[in-house]
This record gives sequence, structure tokens and C-alpha cells, in this order.
Amino acid sequence: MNKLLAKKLHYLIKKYQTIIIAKHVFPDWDAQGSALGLANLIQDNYKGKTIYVVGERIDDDSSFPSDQLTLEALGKALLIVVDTANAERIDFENFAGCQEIFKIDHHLVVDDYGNYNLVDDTAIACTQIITLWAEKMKLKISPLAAKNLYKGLVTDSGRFLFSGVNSQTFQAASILMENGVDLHQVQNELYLQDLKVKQWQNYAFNKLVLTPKGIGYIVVGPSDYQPFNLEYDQVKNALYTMSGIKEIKIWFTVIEVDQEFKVSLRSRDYEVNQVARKFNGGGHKLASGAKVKNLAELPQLIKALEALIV
Ligand SMILES: [Mn+2]
Repeated sequence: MNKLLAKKLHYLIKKYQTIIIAKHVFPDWDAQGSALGLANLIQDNYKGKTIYVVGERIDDDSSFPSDQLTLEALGKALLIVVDTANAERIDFENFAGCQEIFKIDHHLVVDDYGNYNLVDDTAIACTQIITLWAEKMKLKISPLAAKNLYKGLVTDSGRFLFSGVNSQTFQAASILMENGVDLHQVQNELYLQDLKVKQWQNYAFNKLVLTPKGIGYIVVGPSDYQPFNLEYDQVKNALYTMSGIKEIKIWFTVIEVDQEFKVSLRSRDYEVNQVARKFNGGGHKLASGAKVKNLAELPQLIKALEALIV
């Protein structure tokens, strides 16, 4: 971790009375855990600060609400943006109106929108960076801060299975455990599933098509998922049924929603983002999104994916 930037963050938090924390649109647990965990750390270690966490939440957590945030306060505030690679994805319209911006992130650098940018693209989660920063600054980490941070670590690392997991990941996990994370509780809060989602996954997996080259895919539309009465997020679980299977080298779902055909691509080894870009999408090397105009385009998509496999 860049020592100067780590110290700068500490100094800026001390300097500003009002601190706003923002994350990316459609937050995941790393975004929310980073934002809330950092808010907990600031509240516990830098007395008397006014802290707002802005943007959407993934659950019913309502701590650090921002409904009292005025334009005037905003103009004097420090904005810390977590887990967000580029300015367009910041879930806070007024971000440019803040006094200074400090970015903390673990994505590949595409946009240095911060006045300061603490970025480590070798970190598996943004909460990993925040945890190691807190340790370096010798901050007190409350059980609540530890829980919020741990949620980002365990989800962004795929429960410590993804290839970007390194010794720092376990170091961060160890720090958080020592500060009171209740693994059983976190497990229940993150991974307990609704029966209907499991039933949907069973149904969807039965629609799996596997090509001889190892492309697995599932195509579903409203007539498939409507009877299950699911949120769109839950429908997307069809994708995960195909991961971790030897014979399936690249897998994707096509989900028809509002007359659009949304594609989610995954692979263990092949850079599917190259293909995603050719089909109106993009994303990470091994996890991308795309769109096809209709199902007649599917053979082209499959051909492009098969070309990745050598
Ligand atoms: Mn993340």
C-alpha cells in the first residue's frame, strides 16, 4: 500500500468535518461493505464527524442516512468513493460538487477521478484495502466494522476461491476475525437462500445446452421465470448453476427481459470480455455482460466463444 496515500487519507479524514462516502451503482457486498465499514471506522476513531453514506443499499441497512445532506454541506465535504472504477459509475449525482475526492479501489485503473487515488488492483476486494489501511493506521476496528468489511472480502473473493486471493487477503481476514466477525451470522446473512430460488435453479439447470467444445448455456424468458415469482436478481442465479463443472469451460445465460436479450458470460480460464465487447458489452476478463438482438444471433456468439478455446 502506498504509504503517502494511506497517510493522506488519515489526514483528510481528520481535516474535514463532513465526510460523504459513495460507491458504485447497483452495489454489491464489497461496495456496501467498504462504504459502511469505512463509515464505522471513521465514526469510532475520528470523533465528532458527520458521515453520510449515499446511494442505494442491497439490504434494509439504513445507517449513515443522507437525506439531511444539504448542498451547502456537500460543498465543504470530503467525498470518499469506494470500489468504483470510473466516475460514470459513482452512485451520487453531486459528486463533482464536493471539496475533494478520495478514491479507494481495486479495479484496473481506467479513470483517476479522485484528487487522490488509492488503488491496488492486486487486492481481491476493496474491503481488503480498507482493512489493511485501518491496521496500518492502528485504528480500532469494532465488531460491526469488521462484519461489514468481511462481507466484501468473502463475496468478492468467491469465498476465498478466486485466483486473485493472496496472502494479504488472508491477512485481512485474520485482522477482521480478531476483531469479532461472527462467521456463522455472516454466512446466514449472505448465503441463506429462498426455496423458490433453489427450485428455479433446478428448473434452469435442466435447460442447459452443452456444445462439444465446452460452451454451456441456458436460455430463459418470462414464461420460464414468471411462475417462480422472482426478482430479476434472483433470475440471474441460473448462471451460477453452471460454474465449477469440468466439462463446461465457458458458460452463459441469455435472459429475455423487457424484450431485451441479456447475456451474462463466465469462464475459469478464457477472456470472455473480448467476445462481450463484440456483442454490445464488456466487463472483467472472466466475467462479462453482453446483449444479443435476438436468439438468431446465438450461433454467432457461440462460435466466437468457441474460438477462445484452444
Ligand atoms: Mn469490489
